[in-house]
Amino acid sequence: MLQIAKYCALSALLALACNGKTIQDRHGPRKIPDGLMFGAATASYQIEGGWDADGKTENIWDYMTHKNPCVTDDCLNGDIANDSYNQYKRDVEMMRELGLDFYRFSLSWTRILPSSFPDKINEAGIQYYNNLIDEMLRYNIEPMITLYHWDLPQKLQEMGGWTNPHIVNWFADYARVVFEHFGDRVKYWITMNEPREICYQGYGDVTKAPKLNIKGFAEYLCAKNLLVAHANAYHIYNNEFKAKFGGVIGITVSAHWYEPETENDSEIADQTMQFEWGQYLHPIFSESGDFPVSMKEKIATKSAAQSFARSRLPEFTADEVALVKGSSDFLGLNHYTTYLVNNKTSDINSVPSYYDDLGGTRYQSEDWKAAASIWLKEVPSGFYNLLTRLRNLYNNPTIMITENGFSTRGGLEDDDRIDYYVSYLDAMLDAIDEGSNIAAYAAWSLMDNFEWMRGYTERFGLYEVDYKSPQRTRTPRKSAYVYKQIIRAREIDYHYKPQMTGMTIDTRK
Ligand code: PNW
Repeated sequence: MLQIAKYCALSALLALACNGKTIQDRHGPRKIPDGLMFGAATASYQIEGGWDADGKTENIWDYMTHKNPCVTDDCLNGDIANDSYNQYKRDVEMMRELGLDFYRFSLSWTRILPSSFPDKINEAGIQYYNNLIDEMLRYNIEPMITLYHWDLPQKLQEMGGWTNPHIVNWFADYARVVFEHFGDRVKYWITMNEPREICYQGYGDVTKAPKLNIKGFAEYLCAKNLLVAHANAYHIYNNEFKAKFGGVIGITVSAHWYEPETENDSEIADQTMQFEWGQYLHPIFSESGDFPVSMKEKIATKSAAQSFARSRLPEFTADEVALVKGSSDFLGLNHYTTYLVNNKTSDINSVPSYYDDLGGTRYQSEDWKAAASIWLKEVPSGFYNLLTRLRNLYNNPTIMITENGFSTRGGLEDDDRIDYYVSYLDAMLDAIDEGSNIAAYAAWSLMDNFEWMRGYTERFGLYEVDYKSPQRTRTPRKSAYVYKQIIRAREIDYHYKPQMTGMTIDTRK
């Protein structure tokens, strides 16, 4: 009951319908449709540690945190992290405890290719991922691999990283090595995790490595090169590996829902979404391809008014438009939260910059339930709205939810996280009921991990990690028991109260 009341209260706040059509009576348990896969996600730099083990070289996160330790809130880094480089069997045991269908993890480029290039393949790195993959397959857990989750080789960064068009080839070479070594056993591939965070936060701002902060330029160069690099990897898989191995390959974007503050703000809300995630999805999933028209126009107009010789947003050639269009078997979606947006452009933005190009103002309501992360508020109706919008915009693509989750400051009794997961799953099931084609759902995260600039101060795990213990001991939170029950029963029981009396492994796994 509590769930319905909250869902409706939020919807009313956002002036959305809460008329019983999408919001069902939540007394009884709610069935999960057949075929929907459940998993959990992590990323290499956030969990592996072993930063220089067995030949691995520095990536941009190693480099940045070594050079300037207090770039993170707790002055800690991923040198050891969860020690998954050594503790991977325990990680797989946790997947078995939860009964996961799949596990999404990422590969460390410099662990596999210490020189960044395929002239030297690091056997120890290949062995580590083989061990992990084989251990998962032994227990029927499907690997889902992200090729790139933010840990670019430092050497490539020094050559311009994602702003250098040659990265299109560097990434293709890396991708081919990966498909050659793991393609026989891995059927789910994601090229990039969250282009917006890579490009905007890393190149147009200071909130991710390499903190380039070249506003209004570098993030757009990055976006173009990253999309072409993604498409190259997609075509390599399609042309050279798909017939043999039969897997699927796509891209993962992070997408917020932007709710217009009033009716007059719906245009800026649409444009905000076109800038944030349309920038990456439109070139791949729309009929026409290329960057969204409104984005091209806005940046071209601003650039001209600012006396630049050409738009700061680079153009795709016709060949590149064709290469990128359709280059994903599915849409990978990371979704966490919602913002309100209005038309009032503030003068706090630098000129030029992404936010100056876009205009408008974004904020979150004080009434929304807050996580430990400043940007994360619980608004499940936003998830429903986003899924509905994606279904309508891009001709109902197959969507894999590759991340969704809630942060706390730690502790095993995580009722707020449970509440978040249940209400977001509910919203997702509402979208499925209305025709959204959702194939998979992954919780972020299997366990606490290095939360980038926040260090270890914000915790997203279904399992708590004890960073004082040498083994980085993992202990299931209450949410782990609830997630396990949802997966096992294939239904959401709104009244389930777990006894936290020890985790066991499902016989199924
Ligand atoms: C994701 N936002 O990033 C990343 O893929 C993970 O590595 C990360 O640990 C996780 O979410 C939690 O932060 C995000 O601004 C970055 O809404 C930014 C946002 C969301 C997710």
